[in-house]
Amino acid sequence: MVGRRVVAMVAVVALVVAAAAAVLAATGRPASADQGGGTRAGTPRIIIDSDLSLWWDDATAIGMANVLQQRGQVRILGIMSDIRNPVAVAAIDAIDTAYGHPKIPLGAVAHSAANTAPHGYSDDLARKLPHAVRSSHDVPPAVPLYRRLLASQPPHSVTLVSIGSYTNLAGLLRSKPDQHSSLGGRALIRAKVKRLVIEDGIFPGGGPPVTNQKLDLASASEVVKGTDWPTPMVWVDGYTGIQTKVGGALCTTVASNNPMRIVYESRFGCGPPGDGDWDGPTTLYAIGGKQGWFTEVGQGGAAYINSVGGLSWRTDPSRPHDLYIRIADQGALNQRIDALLGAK
Ligand SMILES: [Ca+2]
Repeated sequence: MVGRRVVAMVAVVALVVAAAAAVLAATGRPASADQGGGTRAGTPRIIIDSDLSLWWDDATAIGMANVLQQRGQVRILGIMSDIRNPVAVAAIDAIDTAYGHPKIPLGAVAHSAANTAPHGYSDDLARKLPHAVRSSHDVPPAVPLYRRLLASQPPHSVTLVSIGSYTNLAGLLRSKPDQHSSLGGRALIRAKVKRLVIEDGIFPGGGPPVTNQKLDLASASEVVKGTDWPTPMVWVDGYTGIQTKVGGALCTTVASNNPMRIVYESRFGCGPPGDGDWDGPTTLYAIGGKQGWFTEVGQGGAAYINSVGGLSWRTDPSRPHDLYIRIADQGALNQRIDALLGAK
């Protein structure tokens, strides 16, 4: 399983790399223009929507977000499981609890009890660490929780971090007014969400569906199709994770009950990671912006999804704020993620 994802990703990237290089030459910005970051008016607020279960980079993302919350650099409003593994929320709760955040609201995708998604380190986390949430039966469905969380937030303040299937996001788009808000889903998103950061696609050239869009193609199409998602979208595509190989030192830097060590040890023993990490960079960008590690490109375009789920980048003047990112400094990015993963 480990090799399959990167082999597929590399094969697709090889197909489109020439076209990508040409477009990057036209649209890319030099890394030297990517420094600075500036100050923010307030602590970023995020909701993470994750298929944590089998692929370790969801754990990277949620672990790093917890560390950054400890440091006052982000506020995690909630975390949604978007695949039908009923243990996933127990594992997420175990991570949150290990970092001192047992109260982070969790939601589960509809019909989680169907238990149709493959399990992985989720079960190791739930078995080895304390947690109060035992299964998806103990948490609300994701869509009503999204609505409750968003309704109480300031206007245009929440960044949604999509690192799994699009099922919950499509459900939120379709949602009707309820006791939490008189707004329908689309209007509620427009009112409360600052932007949606998504891990998916091969930009700009496109390719066959590789990862997240395959989990629920109908919902992916609903979120992307027509490019009328009501907020800016930032995409973190397949290029971003290939060389983001992190976590290899955890067996020597943290205790055996550290949740990140449990995940990486479960997948890779104590050896080097067998594949890259996509959700980690996505979450770092969603929280801190481009900082010194990322470059923002693709301005004037938007993601397009074809009938089989392939995502490409097309010129679209109607969406002036959509972007995708590139890595400006891979070594510094990997060091940053490793430092956060290894935080005590
Ligand atoms: Ca994921």
